[in-house]
Amino acid sequence: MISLIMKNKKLLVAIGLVTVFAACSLGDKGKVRHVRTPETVKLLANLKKVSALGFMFGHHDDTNYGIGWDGEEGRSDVKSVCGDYPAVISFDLGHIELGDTVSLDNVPFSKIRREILNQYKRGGMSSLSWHLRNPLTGGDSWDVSDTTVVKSVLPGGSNHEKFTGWVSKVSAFINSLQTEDGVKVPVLFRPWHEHTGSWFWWGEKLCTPEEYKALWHMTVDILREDGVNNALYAYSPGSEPQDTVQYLKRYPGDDLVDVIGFDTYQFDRDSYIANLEKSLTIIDSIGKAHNKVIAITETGYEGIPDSKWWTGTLLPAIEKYPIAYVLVWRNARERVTHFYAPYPGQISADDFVEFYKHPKTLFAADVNSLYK
Ligand code: BMA
Repeated sequence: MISLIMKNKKLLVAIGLVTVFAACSLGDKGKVRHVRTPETVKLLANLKKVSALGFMFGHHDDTNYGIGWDGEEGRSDVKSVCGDYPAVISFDLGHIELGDTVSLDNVPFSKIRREILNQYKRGGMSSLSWHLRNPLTGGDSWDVSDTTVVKSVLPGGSNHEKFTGWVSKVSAFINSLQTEDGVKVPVLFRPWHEHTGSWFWWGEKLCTPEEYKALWHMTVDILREDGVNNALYAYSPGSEPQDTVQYLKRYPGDDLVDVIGFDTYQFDRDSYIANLEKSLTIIDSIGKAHNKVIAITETGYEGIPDSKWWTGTLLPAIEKYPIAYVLVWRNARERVTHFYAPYPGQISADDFVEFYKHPKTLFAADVNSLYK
């Protein structure tokens, strides 16, 4: 009797597994989709756990270039200051849609691929944004001269085919992120960011909430149909939403998003702190209700003109929230004052070392591996 029940139970479990597998592995056209690689599943699980330890520090283009250098293997301004690499490094795919070999910030895509592999080997995470061109006007991401661009790329629009081809270039890049052993390296893809402002062609005044959601849905669908099974997805408006309802107004849905965050920068200190608190409260509440990882997907103080900024402003404003990471923007080698992480000799460098030493901040060596 017991063994029969046991067998039946096993059978039920087996049937259950087959059903779940079929449900998530076959798309409308019967194509295999949405089965994530084990490393990608692990990454998501670890992102959910990491906030129990602290939060990861991230820096855009960290190992690509910095102040006074460009393209040197292994170099990082963050490492030069504190001795370790950021736990999160983000990269931008702008101009990959054109078939170019270098990004909009003049980094070869082959170098970006190499750095994503390096970051994977360190056990850290890579995130990808996409400042792509405007498919209707031919201008850049910031060309908001036409309010019908999003509509034009959706099914039935005049730029639909061109646009799906662009997204497939992103798929090809993400699919190409493989180790020598053939392991596909997971990345966090963060498309259509800062859409609650109106400075990008996919921004608030440039499309309706339905069009925005359709854009997101279509993007993820194309990636999945192209076989991208090593991506997680991050949703990151700016700090414009005043409450959870506004934050969720253009949210594409729980099945299409893994990480929820926001981008905000310091101009005036008081309003920056207020924005952080407001937005962190919103994502903390939604993160709990929707079981999503929360993060500050972009932030910083351009030129860091405050020698105590790291421990005097950033840390106290964020440390009580269960974020997985906070990421600062790039140290542009071609724009003198456009940097967000310290470099040796920069006035906030000593304070950054204190920030690094704080038990809650996690760098590459602290996370060790997000894939096990
Ligand atoms: C912006 C600036 C630009 C850059 C773009 C994409 O915030 O840093 O110089 O081209 O991001 O990385």
